[in-house]
Amino acid sequence: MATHKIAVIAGDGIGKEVMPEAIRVAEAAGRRFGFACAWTEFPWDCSSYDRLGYVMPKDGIERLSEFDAIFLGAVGWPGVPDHVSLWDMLIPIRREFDQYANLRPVRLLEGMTGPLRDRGPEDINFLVVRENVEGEYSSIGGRMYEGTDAELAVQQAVFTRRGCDRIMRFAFDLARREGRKKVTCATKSNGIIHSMPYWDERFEAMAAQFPEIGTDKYHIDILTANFVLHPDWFDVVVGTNLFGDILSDLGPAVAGSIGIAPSGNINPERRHPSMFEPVHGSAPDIAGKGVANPVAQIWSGAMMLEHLGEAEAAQAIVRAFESVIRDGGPRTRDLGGNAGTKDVGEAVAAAV
Ligand code: GGG
Repeated sequence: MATHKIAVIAGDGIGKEVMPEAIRVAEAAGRRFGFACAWTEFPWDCSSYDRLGYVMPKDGIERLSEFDAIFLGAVGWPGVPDHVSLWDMLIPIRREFDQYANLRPVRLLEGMTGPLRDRGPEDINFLVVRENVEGEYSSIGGRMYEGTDAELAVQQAVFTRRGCDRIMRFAFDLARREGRKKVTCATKSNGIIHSMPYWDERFEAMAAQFPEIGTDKYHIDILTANFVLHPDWFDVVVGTNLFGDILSDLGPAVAGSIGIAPSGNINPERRHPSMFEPVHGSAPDIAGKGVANPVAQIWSGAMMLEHLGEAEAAQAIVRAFESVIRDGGPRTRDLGGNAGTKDVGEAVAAAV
C-alpha cells in the first residue's frame, strides 16, 4: 500500500478549522482506494512570530523538503503585518521549491446560487494559471530618505524569459491535457510598456507551438469586467503573479463563494514538493466560530492526491462534495446554509 508523506501547516485562523475536515476526507478516500497518508503537523503560524520572532524556523525549507507534498491552510493574523507573515513562510516555500505554477480552478457547482443572474454551472468553469515566483512579487527594491519629504519607495517587478516561457507552456499544456479550447492572456501592455509587451510576446511565441488551442488577450481592466459579464468566455486564463492572484479571488466570487476555491502551487518537474492550499486566507472575522466552509481545503486536498498519483481518489472527493452541495447536504453560511465546518467535512467524508 502506498503511503504519501504529507507536511501539514494549518497556519492561522480558519486554516486550523478547515484542515482537520480535509484530512478527514482524504483519510476516507485512502480507506476506499487503498493508500495511506502520513501526516506530519508543523505548528507554524503568526503566534510563533509573536513568541519567537519568525513564522517558519530557519531550517523550515530543509525539513519540508523530505515530504511528498505540503498541505497548507491559511496565513495571516492581525498584529503581524501581512507582508511579514507572507514573506516569512508562504512566499519562501513557493520560491525555494520552485512552485512556479499556481493552478486555481473556478467552477460554479450545481446547487450553488452565484451572484450572477441567469448563469449556471455550464457558464462558469475555467482554470486560472498564476505565475507564482516572479513578476510583481519581488524582493527587489527599497526605501530612501525615510521620514523626510523626499521619502520614496521603489518596487521592481521581474519578468524573465525562463519564467514567462515556463508558465505559458504550463497553461497551454494544461489546456491540451484537459481538452480546453482556449488560453486567455491577462495583460496590461497598453500602460506597462516594458514588462507587459514582453509577457504578451512570450505568450504569442508559446501559442505558436500549440496551433490547435485558440487564444485571446485582454487588458486586466476589461478582463475583470468580462469575468463578471461573460464568464462563459474563459477556459484557461494565464496571468502574472499579481493579476493571477486578483483574478483567482474574483473568479470564485463570481461563481458564488471563495469558500470553495482550491489551489495548487506546483513544481511541474517534481524536483521539489508541491503545496496545496485554499485560495482564501485566515478570515479573522469568522475564525474560532466553526462556521468556515471546508470545501476549498477539501478540494485542495483532492488536487494534492491527484498530484500524488491518486486520480481515482481525487475524482471521488470532487464527486463527494459536488453531491453534498447539489443534493441538499449541509452547507455553510457563505452558501446560504447554517451548517458548521465539521458537519460539511463529515458529510463529504461519508459521501466518499
Ligand atoms: N490559503 C492561503 C492564504 O492564506 N493566502 C493568503 C494570502 O494573502 N495569499 C497571498 C498569495 O497567495 O500570494
